[in-house]
Amino acid sequence: MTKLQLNKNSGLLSPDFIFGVATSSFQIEGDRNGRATCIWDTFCRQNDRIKDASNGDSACEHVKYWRQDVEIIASLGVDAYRLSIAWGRVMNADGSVNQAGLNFYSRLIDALLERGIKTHVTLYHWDLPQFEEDQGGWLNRDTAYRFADYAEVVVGALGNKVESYSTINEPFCSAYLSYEAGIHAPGPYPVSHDSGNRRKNGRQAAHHLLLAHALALPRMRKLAPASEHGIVLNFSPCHAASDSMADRTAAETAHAYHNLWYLQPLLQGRYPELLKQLSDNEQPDIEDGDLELMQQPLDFLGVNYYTRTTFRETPDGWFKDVPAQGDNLTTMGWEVYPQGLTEILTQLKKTYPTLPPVYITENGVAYDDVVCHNKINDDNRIDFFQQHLNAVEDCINAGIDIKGYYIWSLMDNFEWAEGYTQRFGIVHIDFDSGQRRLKESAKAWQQFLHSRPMIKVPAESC
Ligand code: GCO
Repeated sequence: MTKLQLNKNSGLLSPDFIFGVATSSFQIEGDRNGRATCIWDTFCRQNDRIKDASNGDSACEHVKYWRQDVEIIASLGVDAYRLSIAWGRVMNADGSVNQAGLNFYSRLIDALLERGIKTHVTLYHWDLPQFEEDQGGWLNRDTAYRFADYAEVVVGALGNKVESYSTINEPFCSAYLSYEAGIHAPGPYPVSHDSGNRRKNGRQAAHHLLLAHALALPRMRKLAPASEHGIVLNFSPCHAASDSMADRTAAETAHAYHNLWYLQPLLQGRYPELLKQLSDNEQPDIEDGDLELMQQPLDFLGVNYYTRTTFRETPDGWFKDVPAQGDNLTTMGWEVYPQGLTEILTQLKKTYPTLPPVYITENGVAYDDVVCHNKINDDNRIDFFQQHLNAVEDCINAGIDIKGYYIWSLMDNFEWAEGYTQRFGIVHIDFDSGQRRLKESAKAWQQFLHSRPMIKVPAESC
């Protein structure tokens, strides 16, 4: 079996470095009746939105099998589990609290704590309740205020027993992919719902997501002063399709539009200069004080990393991504490009010397897994992890403060517009029977994690 290894002086073996596995609510939970309808339920019911015409009604049936899942997590030897809370499992449309939903998460976190596993809780991983969307969703400024109320309910109940809280996961996806590109829920708005300007919608959603973060964070900090508080952003280095000046400019524009747009307001209280190049009716509405508020102190920045992206210019001076090519592609069509992690983090650190400590909150890969004699031989996935662990080590050696690494994902799950066609898990799910099986990659992680030097045990006082 292929092994995962690090040299014994690696920064990833320092006593405080956290290894974890990650999931998100809509992708695994099932139990459709235990929560309010969300935008992904609605989206899944529209024609031709999801590759295999599936939905999240059952997913991995995690609500049913959560005890078994906790045992699996514990068996891996990880330090932490990153999960997200479904807003609509905790809040009802009338603003009251769904206590049963809140209890579910509370019990789950207690069971993890009993096994010595810390939790990283993300409050928003894209499953906006439909009752919020019906009021305009992330295009409506009020949604940001309601997010802060919801955050207060969750953090008020879970408090300091959660090690770290993230407000929002990947606002790029919830803004750009959703309201602008329209390939994620809620999808493109009919023209009657707005001015019909998709770029404006994307920017406006982004602004309200960042505002939601900014409004919630101080309230969360007050309720859980011992926990860490931050946000999770996704980054992809933007490369030019050719050496031409125009393509290089396109890649720079894409970098500002897709990467910096979400980080710069948080660290410097302003959007990239690119904002000024947008026409008046493409710019988001920003109220006085919004950008100052966005500079909330961050205990950490969560970074999700999967691949790089290549861009070329378009005739109107904008950018378009070029699909990845070559032999080294995953079933998502993404290029395996571990050096991109080191590249983007060193670039960000150079641009923003005040970059907070980083957790890699997601990194992983989808491949076609075959079950053969009850075994899933995914050496290719083990190689992927090895290469990315090496990249994390390179980042640490380059002076970036990285505090942890989370595998995406604990288990195969609902991969958004790709439905169940993409398997990202280290645990295989049989979506008919619900059966869980450790892939060889999970066993490689087990071996690696259990053989770490036992410096984590606090020394006995004498
Ligand atoms: C993401 C999401 C995950 C995806 C993963 C693979 O943050 O994009 O957090 O939900 O499943 O990234 O696409």
